[in-house]
Amino acid sequence: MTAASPADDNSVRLTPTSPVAVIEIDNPPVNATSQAVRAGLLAAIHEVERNPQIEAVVIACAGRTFVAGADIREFGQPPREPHLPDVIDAIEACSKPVIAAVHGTALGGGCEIALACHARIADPGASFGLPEVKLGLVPGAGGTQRLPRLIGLEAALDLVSSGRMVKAAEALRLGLIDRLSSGDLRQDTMELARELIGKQIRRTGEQPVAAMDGQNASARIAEIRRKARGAEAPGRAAELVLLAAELPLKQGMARERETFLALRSSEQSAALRHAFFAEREVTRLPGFDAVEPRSVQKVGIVGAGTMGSGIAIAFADAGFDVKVVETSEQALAAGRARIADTYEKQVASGRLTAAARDERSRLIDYGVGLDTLSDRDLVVEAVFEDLEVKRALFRDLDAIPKPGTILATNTSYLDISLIADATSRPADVVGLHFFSPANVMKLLEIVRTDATADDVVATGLALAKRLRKIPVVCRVCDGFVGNRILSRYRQQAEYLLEEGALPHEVDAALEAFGFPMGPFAVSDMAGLDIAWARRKRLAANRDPNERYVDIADRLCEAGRFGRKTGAGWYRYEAGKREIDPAVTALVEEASQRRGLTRRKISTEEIQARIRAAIVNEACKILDERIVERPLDVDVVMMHGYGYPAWRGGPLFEADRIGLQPILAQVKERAERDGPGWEVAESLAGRAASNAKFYP
Ligand code: T1G
Repeated sequence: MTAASPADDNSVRLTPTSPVAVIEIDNPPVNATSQAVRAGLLAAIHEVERNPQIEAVVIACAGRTFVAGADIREFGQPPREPHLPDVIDAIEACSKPVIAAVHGTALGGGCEIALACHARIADPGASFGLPEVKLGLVPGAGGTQRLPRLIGLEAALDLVSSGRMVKAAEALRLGLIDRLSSGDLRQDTMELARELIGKQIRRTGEQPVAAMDGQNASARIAEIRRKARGAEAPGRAAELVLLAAELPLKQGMARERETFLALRSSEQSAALRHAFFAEREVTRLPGFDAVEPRSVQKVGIVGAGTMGSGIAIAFADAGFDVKVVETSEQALAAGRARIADTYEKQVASGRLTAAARDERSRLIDYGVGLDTLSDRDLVVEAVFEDLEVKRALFRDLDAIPKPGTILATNTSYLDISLIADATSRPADVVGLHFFSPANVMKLLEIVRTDATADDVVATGLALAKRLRKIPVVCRVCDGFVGNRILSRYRQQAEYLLEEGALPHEVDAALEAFGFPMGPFAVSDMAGLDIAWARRKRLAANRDPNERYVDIADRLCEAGRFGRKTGAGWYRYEAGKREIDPAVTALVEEASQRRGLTRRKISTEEIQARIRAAIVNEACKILDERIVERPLDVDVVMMHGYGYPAWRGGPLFEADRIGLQPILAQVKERAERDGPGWEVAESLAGRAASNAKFYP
């Protein structure tokens, strides 16, 4: 006989076998603790307590994972009983041993359920984590109070403030779990439950926590806040963890609940929840759900430079057969060394086992010349960023791979339609714009021309899923989505230099905004020469009335390409970035040439003008239908350009701020800065009708 959950939705089933019963949670896709699951779990624990035939109970989950957290979709609504902390308290208070059988990912509320059980056993492939801070929250069902009681304050501070997952082996080492399953998880858990019958119950909430000395605690909190770059939750979560050494469980839980409820209604949490769902929604392009992708297993990479090597690693990491080709043995050897070095570094840092390195390295083959690519399902080029070079390559490639092979370019800016026109099969041509380092960065811009076949676009989306990347489909324009917006706000940053700011002041203002680095520091890291080449390419068509700032050109003419040459916008001594008086002089001289009297420019003005530049260009991208939805822009900016996720992306945030002040800023720039700074139609339209990007 199985007792169904009170909601009779069968998401929690109690099988009252004696002496060890089983509570199974079954709420696809990730066993989130919806209201029905919470009610079912509570009813089952009460039944376990009542039934004298039951002497111990296992909590397990059906499907692919243990509980992966509270149901994020419920957060926008008023909390409904039973609340998860109360359900979890009932689990811990149970007079009979309760053992968690964990597989998949026990995250958030799922990890908290496991923590409140009297013992925990995990499948070796399982992971644990309290990622609430990634949603702008703190754990709200005892995580900040029970985790330190099992693994100590230091380790708990790391896990709760970072939200990172730990694999089962690390969880065992930390003391988060008691045992690893040796084969049949359910069987092993039943066995552990039988062992615990009649024994003293070890309740997590009753375990003592060694305090951390005050100075060390303050230093850790300060470090966590600094790394959070404006996000509030990590610091708040860390403070709660430290309370576990000062307060009894009940009082600590009360403080935790108070903080959780406050953050749940915060702007940052709304933004981070938007970001969470947006990066999943972008994978579903309207009108493409019925389009069958082409089959891809054999991938060719043309060019073994920084990008080509990174792309080859990304595909090998995802289990594809990869063939890297270059024009000469020497260039090929350099690429091969680059790939080997990347894997060696991962093994040395413990991020990759030697066996996995060998397996992935075996997936990568090498060759000279294009002829070896005839058996490929997909060929990705990552050669020199020049239109004629790429057109010539596609002309040569055209006849080599079999019909149906997809020909992809990794270009950052160039017009892919012109590249496709160099072939006899433009329908097979698409842009796969990876971001450097290509094996690390999650964003993948899938750029379709008017000729790109729908199933090629669908294949790009399918590839992104296998590569565990976040895809955004867009159409052709200069710079697609991210680089087009980046160019625009970098231009506004240079205007700020002419009017009175210095590079480090602009960078500091944007780092205070939440970007990991400001535009000038980023430019030095990427290399000034790439954008310089693009400006020279566009020079002939530049509107003579455009307000063009030539400071960057002068830096390039002086051979100052950034970190790689020891100097760019900054000077680099032993890798340390320093303000360079020579650049200050260049900036001041540019102001004179523009006839401007320099003035002190506030952080607020810098941030407002950069945000306005981003939002206005994003609206033009929407107006031109380069992308289909505002969330496409938000996802690109968060995952490719460091726009703070706790702001939700530029358009989500524009809704929250209100478009009027942003429109006012854009109008002022349009008057002052001339061509290219016109107000986007949809921005003016939305502001006038008070319409939102996210109704
Ligand atoms: N709530 C609702 N839906 C969720 C969900 C959740 N917690 N997690 C995933 N989904 C949906 C997701 O939107 C997608 O739906 C589908 O499941 C598959 O997800 C009290 C308050 C578990 C590692 O933050 O990290 O507990 O798009 O595509 O790549 O203290 O999902 O198919 O319609 O990501 O295999 C804490 C969030 C919540 C975990 C699986 N938990 N989820 O990754 O699949 S707060 C989290 C993930 C909390 C407590 C607090 C991942 C995953 P659709 P997917 P995946």
